Amino acid sequence: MKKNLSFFIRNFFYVLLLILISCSKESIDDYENPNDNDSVYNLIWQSNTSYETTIQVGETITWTWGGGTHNLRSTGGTESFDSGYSSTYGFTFSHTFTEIGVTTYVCDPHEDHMYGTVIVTE
Ligand SMILES: [Cu+2]
Repeated sequence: MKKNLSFFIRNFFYVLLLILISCSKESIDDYENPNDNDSVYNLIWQSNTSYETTIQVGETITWTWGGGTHNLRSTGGTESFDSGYSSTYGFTFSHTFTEIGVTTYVCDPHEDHMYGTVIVTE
């Protein structure tokens, strides 16, 4: 009986550990999911946000600032834009993509964890 109880407890913790691992993995997946936002047209722009967004020509993307000081500047590809810097929570920057192609962008102070690619299709 005592043996059964310790067997149960060990398995209970083993299952608990598995649940914790799967939960944290899911969080990491969400975190890295480039479309983890309201929509492809409305993206949150704050630390640790990176996106690969596919839209159709003529569509507009709006980025909304979270906390911190950020800019949003194109670094290559078809279109160029530069939001300038803002530290205002809720600040928005929009760009309408009028040409088919691919454009990359970054936040200059956080280029290692705030960046994106917009793919504009016909
Ligand atoms: Cu930034």
